[in-house]
Amino acid sequence: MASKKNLNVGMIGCGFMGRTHSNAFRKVGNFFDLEYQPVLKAVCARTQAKAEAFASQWGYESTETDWRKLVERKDIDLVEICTPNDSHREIAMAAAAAGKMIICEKPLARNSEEGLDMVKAVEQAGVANLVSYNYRRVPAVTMARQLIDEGKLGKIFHYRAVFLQDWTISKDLPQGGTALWRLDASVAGSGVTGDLLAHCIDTALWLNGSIDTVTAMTETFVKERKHNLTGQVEKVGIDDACAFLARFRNGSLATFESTRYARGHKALYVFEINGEHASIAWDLHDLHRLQYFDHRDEGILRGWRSIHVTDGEHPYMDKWWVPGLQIGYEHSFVHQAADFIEGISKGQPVSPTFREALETQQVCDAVLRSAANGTWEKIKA
Ligand code: SOE
Repeated sequence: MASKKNLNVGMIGCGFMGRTHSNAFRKVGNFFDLEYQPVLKAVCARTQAKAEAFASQWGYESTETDWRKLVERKDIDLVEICTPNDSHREIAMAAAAAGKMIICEKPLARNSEEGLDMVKAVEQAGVANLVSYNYRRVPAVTMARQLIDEGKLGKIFHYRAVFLQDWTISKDLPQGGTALWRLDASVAGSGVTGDLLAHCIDTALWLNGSIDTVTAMTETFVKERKHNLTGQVEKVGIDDACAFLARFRNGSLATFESTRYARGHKALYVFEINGEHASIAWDLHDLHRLQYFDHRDEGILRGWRSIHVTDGEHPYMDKWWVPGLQIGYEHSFVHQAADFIEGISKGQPVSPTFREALETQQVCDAVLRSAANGTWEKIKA
């Protein structure tokens, strides 16, 4: 077999997402037969101690504490942006200008204006780019897309999605800083809308096409929290909960809901789609299963099927173990890395590109506008 070419990865950020992406690049070459072998070249963190600890844990060859230095290094091919949202734009613009390929953690940016700058930068530079909406690449979710593409559902009437968590209920939880930047609106851009509903919106746009209009409500249940960086009690600017109605361009109606105040739920992401002939449903807590109901089945046998998406003919599954043995959350990132590398080999874009992810950002913006104005809002392209 011909020897593989190296793909030198430069990771910026050492948090939860830095780990998921590093793990994916370490494993992908073992399970997928790819032209390029990722090499974990450099990792960048704010402090030398943190960068070194991460490098030794994950096998990076070198460290940086200034992301600009990493982006400018000649031995880096791909820049991974796994930092809080307020730095995505600046890093992506510099990486594109340096001619690097980019994978950016979701959401693309804090808002569409920042996102659009990033789209222009990667398109002008002609560099491969992808936003990490990993749930698309859970095999059962990828299979949902296949069933829809094959026309199994027929005309789609309804789309329903929720993403529920409960980790911010305590009033004593501070906002801001390394672990809690998701609660600081100036860093995150928004609360559950950009963090959790962005996942639901990305999946929905991918499965059901564009959204035309939305009407939303948001609430911030805890209005003030101590800020970790200033030590002061400050106003909370994020949405703790958001629910919105949407009309899709294909005529279907949708409801979306997300909160970090659903006691008992840690990461309950579920969606259901109802079509003329069939319905499908998926639940992150049971992520290797796809629920499917087909009205065309013989009458007395009609019912919901729980498909264990673990057979060799199911998406991605021939790359893993033997039929019947399941995979999990981390593997969605491995699939993403594999698809991205295949895209490089073929010279083809891999979804969602920055431009495609901008649409999710535009829906998020419309949702937040609607919640602020109490109006139906059109998605601004
Ligand atoms: C928030 O708690 C979070 O970690 C999101 O930021 C991720 O995108 C989501 O997949 C799980 O929850």
